[in-house]
Amino acid sequence: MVHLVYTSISASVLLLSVSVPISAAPQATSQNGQMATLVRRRQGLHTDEEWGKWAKNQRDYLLAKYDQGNPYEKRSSGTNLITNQNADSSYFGSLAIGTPPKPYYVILDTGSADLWVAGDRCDQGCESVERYKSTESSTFKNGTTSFKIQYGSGAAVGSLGTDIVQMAGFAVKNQVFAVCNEVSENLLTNPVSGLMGLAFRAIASSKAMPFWQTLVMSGAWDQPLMAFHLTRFVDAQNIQNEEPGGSFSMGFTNSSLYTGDIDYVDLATPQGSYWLASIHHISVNGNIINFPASRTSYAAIDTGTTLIGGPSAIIDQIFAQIPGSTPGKGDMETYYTYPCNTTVNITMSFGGKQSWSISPSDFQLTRLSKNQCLGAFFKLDSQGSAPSWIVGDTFLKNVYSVFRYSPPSIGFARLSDFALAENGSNSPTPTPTLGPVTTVSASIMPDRGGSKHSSNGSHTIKHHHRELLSQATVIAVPIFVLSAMSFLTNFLL
Ligand SMILES: *[C@@H]1O[C@H](CO)[C@@H](O)[C@H](O)[C@H]1NC(C)=O
Ligand SMILES: *[C@@H]1O[C@H](CO)[C@@H](O)[C@H](O)[C@H]1NC(C)=O
Ligand SMILES: *[C@@H]1O[C@H](CO)[C@@H](O)[C@H](O)[C@H]1NC(C)=O
Ligand SMILES: *[C@@H]1O[C@H](CO)[C@@H](O)[C@H](O)[C@H]1NC(C)=O
Ligand SMILES: *[C@@H]1O[C@H](CO)[C@@H](O)[C@H](O)[C@H]1NC(C)=O
Ligand SMILES: CC(=O)N[C@H]1CO[C@H](CO)[C@@H](O)[C@@H]1O
Repeated sequence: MVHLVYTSISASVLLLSVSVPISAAPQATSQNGQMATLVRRRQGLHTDEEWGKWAKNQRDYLLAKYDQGNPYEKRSSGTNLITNQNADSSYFGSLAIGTPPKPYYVILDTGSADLWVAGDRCDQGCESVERYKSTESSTFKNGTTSFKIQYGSGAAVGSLGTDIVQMAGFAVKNQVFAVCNEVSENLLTNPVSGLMGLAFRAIASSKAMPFWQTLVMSGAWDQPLMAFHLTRFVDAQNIQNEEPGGSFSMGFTNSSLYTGDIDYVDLATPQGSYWLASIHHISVNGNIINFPASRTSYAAIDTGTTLIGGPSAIIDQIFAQIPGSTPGKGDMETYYTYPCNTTVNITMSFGGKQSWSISPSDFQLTRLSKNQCLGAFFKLDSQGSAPSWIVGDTFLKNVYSVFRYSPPSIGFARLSDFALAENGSNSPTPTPTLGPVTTVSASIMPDRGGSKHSSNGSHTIKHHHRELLSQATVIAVPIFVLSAMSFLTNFLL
């Protein structure tokens, strides 16, 4: 889901339910002045410039660390098996919070950067889901700072706190997250309790360092990247509400899930915010629509959004290539319908070596009548700092996708036959069960141990490192230990 960072942005979040795909169509929303309430950090003394310097130091440190190999730290990687909910509407994984750790399902969302879960006092929008009870965790600390995040489809409201958070064999102590007591209807579908943002801190409403970013910056991962394989069930028969969703991996790419090279393109903006790639062109049944090299081509690559949204003018051009297509009316206003007997082959290019096809089954969002189908591209006229395009699962199901922190880039590769065979095949969905976690080593942030990498940054910046360190400490749990305990196969999958 792309989260609304500044005011007056219309964005999209589409968690379409199978039966009524239209009801959750994106709505323009306006939240004037909302940032003021979102962003109350306890130590809010850092300017953007300081953050910029800090981020640069982090990058340089990380580059040095990964380039030179690191003699004193154990790095690791992990996999989280995910679940495909409601025919490719959303994809969720599991994490555990607290002491003792309790598992929760969360949407894995590369389009936002906050972690939040429903709290036990949540009586709106989360009645039926598993809720976090802060009183039952001995490691919870209440930050007493209020939190609100606004997505295109609704908001989650609560307060910030810290606790130990674990996922895929990694644990981050003192992870800042929000315990929410009010969640817009339709944001959470049972059994999902919350959302794990996997974009960059720069767009976090909480201003907290995201879980993944703490891990990558501390060098906990074998490689500074994360990757997704998302399954397709939209065209399968007799599907369940929950089906196997593929996998999310941290710190490595799983070579049995893709073939050929990973085609990387630089992030459209080198300082990460969203995972932004620049669209170079789109082809529709062989007809090419070129894009200007400008902000209007920026696309958030977003696992948390179901469909693909883009500027009206280009969506019109796309459907102009599809004979018999007509703009939707009423609830379907931002969509197009087209004749179901048309096979639509759309490819997208992000300026890399290859362009990537979207399967006609993904393009065909649903059949409205015998001859009339609904297309998966919709009009999204974003404003302010929101990306012009949101490229969601409609696209991502067709590729192995890699979100690389350093060098900052997004990569796509062809799915392997093995990965493709997971489409539409009914097999059990992953279930989280708790296993023991061995906390092996505390991670090292720039000022500690790694003095040979110490930067020439100002005292302020160094101080800042420590502040962050105290906020979030990483514990890398070596995978071999975990495998031995069946941890991976049970809890984290
Ligand atoms: C944290 O403290 C605030 C203010 O006292 C309270 O409203 C909130 O419910 C607490 N959060 C949790 C998760 O206990
Ligand atoms: C890589 O993917 C294959 C196929 O899903 C799986 O069997 C294997 O366990 C994965 N490897 C890791 C390290 O997760
Ligand atoms: C889709 O179009 C692309 C580019 O025109 C082409 O290379 C590809 O083979 C087509 N795929 C299918 C399934 O027709
Ligand atoms: C598709 O169906 C329509 C009737 O709904 C028909 O007029 C048209 O010829 C068909 N097109 C193809 C390519 O079969
Ligand atoms: C740090 O400062 C020293 C001495 O002023 C200088 O030689 C060195 O190049 C600087 N390093 C960086 C990374 O700027
Ligand atoms: C729609 C789609 O791509 N389905 C694929 C799912 O996997 C099977 C088995 O590999 C393929 O034959 C289908 O094409």
